[in-house]
Amino acid sequence: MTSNAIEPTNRNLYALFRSGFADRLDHPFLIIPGGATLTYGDVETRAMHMAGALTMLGVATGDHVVVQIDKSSDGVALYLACLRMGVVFVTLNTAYTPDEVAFFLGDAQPTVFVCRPADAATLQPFADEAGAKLVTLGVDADGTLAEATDTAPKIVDIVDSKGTDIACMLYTSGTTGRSKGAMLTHDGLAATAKGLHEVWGWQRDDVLLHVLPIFHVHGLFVALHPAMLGGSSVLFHPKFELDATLAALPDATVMMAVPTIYNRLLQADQFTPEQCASMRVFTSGSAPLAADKHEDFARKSGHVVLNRYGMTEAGIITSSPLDGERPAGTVGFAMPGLELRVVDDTNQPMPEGEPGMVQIKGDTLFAGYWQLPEKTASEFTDDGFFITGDIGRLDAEGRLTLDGRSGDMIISGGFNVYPREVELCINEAEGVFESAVVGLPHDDLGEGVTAFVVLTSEGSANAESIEEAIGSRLARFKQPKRYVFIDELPRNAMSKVQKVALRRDNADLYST
Ligand code: MLC
Repeated sequence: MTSNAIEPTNRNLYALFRSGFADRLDHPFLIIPGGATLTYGDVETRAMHMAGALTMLGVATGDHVVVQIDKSSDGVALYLACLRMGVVFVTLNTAYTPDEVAFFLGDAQPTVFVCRPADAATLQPFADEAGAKLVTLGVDADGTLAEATDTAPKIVDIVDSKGTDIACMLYTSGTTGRSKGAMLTHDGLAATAKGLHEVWGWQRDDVLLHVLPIFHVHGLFVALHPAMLGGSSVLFHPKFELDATLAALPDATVMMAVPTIYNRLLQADQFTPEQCASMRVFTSGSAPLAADKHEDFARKSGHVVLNRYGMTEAGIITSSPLDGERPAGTVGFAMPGLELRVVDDTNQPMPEGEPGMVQIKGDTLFAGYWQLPEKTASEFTDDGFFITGDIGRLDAEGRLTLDGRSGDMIISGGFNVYPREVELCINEAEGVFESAVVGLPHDDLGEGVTAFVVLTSEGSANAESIEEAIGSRLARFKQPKRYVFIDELPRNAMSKVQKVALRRDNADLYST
């Protein structure tokens, strides 16, 4: 490994990061475009004070802190403060509506809920109902938590954690539409970070171009963790903006993104080999990058994208090699320490090249779903493999190609959308008899969330009235980009809705 990190005796994930950047406290960590540059020492000091502020709010080791905030350096300090305290960091997509947040607060039972200053009044009743103290954090180091941090005493000790202790909880949805909190341990996250650091050949002088949100696995664990392991610098953009990203490319050596972001870069004339000359590697994940885009990318930028495959419950599962072929459509080899198999319905290995269910076992796996032991057990085979729900095939060298998913989950712009959750909301709208939600090919988003709706009677509802009805209940990215009104849903002899037929017959909806 090229980082300085040495295995600390304390298994707290922060202790591992600390050993990686201990000799680099004066080195730039978060470089905010048009704003401040914070060194590793600056961010650590802020995290120590924030731990002081959280302690004064009554937060203790093992508690949950739920967070729904915009991306900022204080957001990183808050995350690190929670790690240092052994507090479980539960971070939510900023697009979630108050209704959705209310569910997460009730489920996660946090001591403290941190939200954006502008959301405080709306979310206060939900925090009260969940018995959580509400504080705020804004992007300009403002908000009540930021103010408390300014004056709070530093807590310099890092709590002694066991590797099996929970560091973070991230919600993922499922086929039933009910979200589940995936509990991630200090050791599991450390294994992902160390594996990525090694496989992607991280150098201490790498500069990461960071344009992803930090409320998901990709932006937080896949991108930030390996950077911290070696004390590398991060160009920390508040969100993806095309022009700002293009302008930053010459200062960066590593970029991580979802295909939608790469699709947008590909459309820009300024995306050239000259602009990308300092880049060492572009990695892509969270959704499949179309083969034609993979080839366009190589032509336009002079770099072959490195595809990798991951999921919240497992961190990174496979990665294409840093040195070696990275054919379009493939996602590479199992990460170090991870056992991967492709099997049939009876868990028997499929022959080489034949599609089957992808299952994995290894150190990076989650510890289970919060308060759902039966659901957790049902996701594992009797011999301890996690059932990913993805369909793939292995070639002779052990390289994985993904062919699809066994469920009907949609991935829109790198966000997972579960049709059942959307259908349940649409079905409750006035004038709707029933609906079926599918993902259809979408040039920008990969898949566009699309609703096929049967009305109770002609004209009983329309796209606007349905949007109005579901608007406060579902995050915007989950809401259909199009509504198609039909007389009846296609069903088979068993009365099951034929989503395959809907997808097949409407594959061109977004290109016409
Ligand atoms: C934004 N919008 C989306 C959307 N993102 N709609 C569908 N799907 C999406 N992903 C909508 C907004 O609701 C809004 O709608 C309009 O687009 C403009 O909003 P915006 O915020 O300006 O969007 P934009 O900047 O264009 O965002 C696109 C994006 C963003 C691709 C940059 O979605 C993004 O950062 N995606 C990354 C997701 C990610 O990090 N996934 C990692 C999951 S972890 P309206 O109608 O209100 O105008 C994981 C594991 C692993 O999967 O292996 O990585």
